[in-house]
Amino acid sequence: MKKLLALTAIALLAFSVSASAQVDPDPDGFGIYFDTGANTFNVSYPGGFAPINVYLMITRPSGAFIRAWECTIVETNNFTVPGTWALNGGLDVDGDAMDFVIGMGLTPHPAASAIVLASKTMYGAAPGAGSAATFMVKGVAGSISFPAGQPGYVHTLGINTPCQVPTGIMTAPQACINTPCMVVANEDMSWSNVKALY
Ligand SMILES: [Ca+2]
Repeated sequence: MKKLLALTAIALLAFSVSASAQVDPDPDGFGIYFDTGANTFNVSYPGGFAPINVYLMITRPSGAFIRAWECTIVETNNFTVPGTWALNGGLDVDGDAMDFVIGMGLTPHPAASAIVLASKTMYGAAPGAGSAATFMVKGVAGSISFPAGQPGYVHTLGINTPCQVPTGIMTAPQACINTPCMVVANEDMSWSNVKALY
């Protein structure tokens, strides 16, 4: 009986792991990914001007809507066409191209496991290090809404929800092309456990 119970528990665990391919299983994540499911953060790129899409996303918001959001993207990028970030709705009230302070107005994003906030498409001629990029998401410097320096969003007016990043470290790249990002030692570890290591 004990074995049956154990197997049931293991089966449930395996199901929950396989059903959740998202990199960051924690609530209120802010990150950059190479797919709209927020599953891929570290990819190789073949060159030859193949298009590659990059997505800025909030994952697993704890509120019902994204009514406003803000973050800074720090990027290194030697692609032939490095692309320009385009908002998936909303208005940027900040003049800096890499600082995003966005109001969604009357069309907030409804909550979902993965929400695209902005995206761009890049093209590189060269393979390997000739088409490499790293992306880091962090808080907007001097933010009044998030004075502790996180990226974040508003789901209910008057409530500012700070977010964490997939790696748990806002001062290092969290998504990478043709250059290694932070390696997770054990895929079976929960990301919370991994974060606890730092
Ligand atoms: Ca801006």
